[in-house]
Amino acid sequence: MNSTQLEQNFESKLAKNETIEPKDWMPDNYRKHLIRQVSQHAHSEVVGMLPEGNWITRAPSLRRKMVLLAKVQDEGGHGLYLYSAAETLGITRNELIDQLLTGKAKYSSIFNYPTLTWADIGAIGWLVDGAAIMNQVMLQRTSYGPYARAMVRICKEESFHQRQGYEIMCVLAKGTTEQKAMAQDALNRWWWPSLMMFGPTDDKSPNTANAIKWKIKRESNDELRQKFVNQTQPQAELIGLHVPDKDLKWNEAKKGFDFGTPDWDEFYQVIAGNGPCNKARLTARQKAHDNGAWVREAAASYAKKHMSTVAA
Ligand code: BYC
Repeated sequence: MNSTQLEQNFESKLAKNETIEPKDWMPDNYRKHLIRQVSQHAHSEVVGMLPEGNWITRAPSLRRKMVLLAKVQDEGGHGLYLYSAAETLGITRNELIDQLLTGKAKYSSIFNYPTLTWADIGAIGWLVDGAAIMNQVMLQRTSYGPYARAMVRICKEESFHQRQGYEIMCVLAKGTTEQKAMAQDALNRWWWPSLMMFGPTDDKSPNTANAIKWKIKRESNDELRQKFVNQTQPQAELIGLHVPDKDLKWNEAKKGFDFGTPDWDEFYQVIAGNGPCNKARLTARQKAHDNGAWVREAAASYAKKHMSTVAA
């Protein structure tokens, strides 16, 4: 097939909502766009283990500790599926990790905020995983096959994560005055950064046009943010907590909430590397990478030995 036919073939698959698979021809920019998004998503999952990992040894009961351990482990698993999906696009794991550690690749802004109290673990599950699912449900229908399939399992697990976070918040909100205040304080601190997870407003989002054209993203940043606010505000009210936004009010005409503007200067500072925990997060990842060198060497050496036994 000549290049025009290859391109027509690609376009026709997209039009029929068929997935693009690793061995299919795809435009270079589609490949680059996906490597950027899928790898940043993978990095987010792995860096996202850090703020919650901080509370594993301090969870208030054995049950809470077991649930949190399982959740954090799930996030590591998500990172692995997503790194594998990114590798099918022709980039190596080493290159991907190098991009993270050198600051060339981004990861979600949300993980550059500190987890100060136990209620933050509830707020992360409820709000951060809640925002993540809102975005990831549409990614189950993304046009690149390996990414879409990874998202199916990830969404199931994220849904459990969201419920465990909301349950922590429910218990705290029904608890002592101090516990309720702690839950409200966590909501106050995590609300706006959670809204920023969806990315800049559509008119300031350089990647959205191609993402929608190529059916990588099925909904825009603003559409998903609106859905998240509509879903989350009633959950807060139900347990007696209040979303920290004086402009939040129901708009009957649009059947959704009007809401205030996140501090976009803060968002751009955080994604430029200047958030409260950016340096600590990358230092922790670098340390884990260095400490894991012997494991990678042992695995590679075992694989080599195994291959030579099979060949013999
Ligand atoms: N943080 O043109 P835009 C999880 C960047 S982890 C940092 O709108 P796009 C979890 C963006 O990359 C879930 N950077 O971009 C884990 C771009 O810069 P570059 C994480 C952001 O790609 C552990 C520039 O800003 N989810 O669930 O169309 C524990 C312009 O943006 C952010 C995913 O990764 C941000 N928030 O849309 C708990 C989902 N927003 O790359 C939970 C997959 C924007 O051009 N990703 N930027 O230098 C996506 O859906 C999209 O990439 C985004 C951004 C909606 C995030």
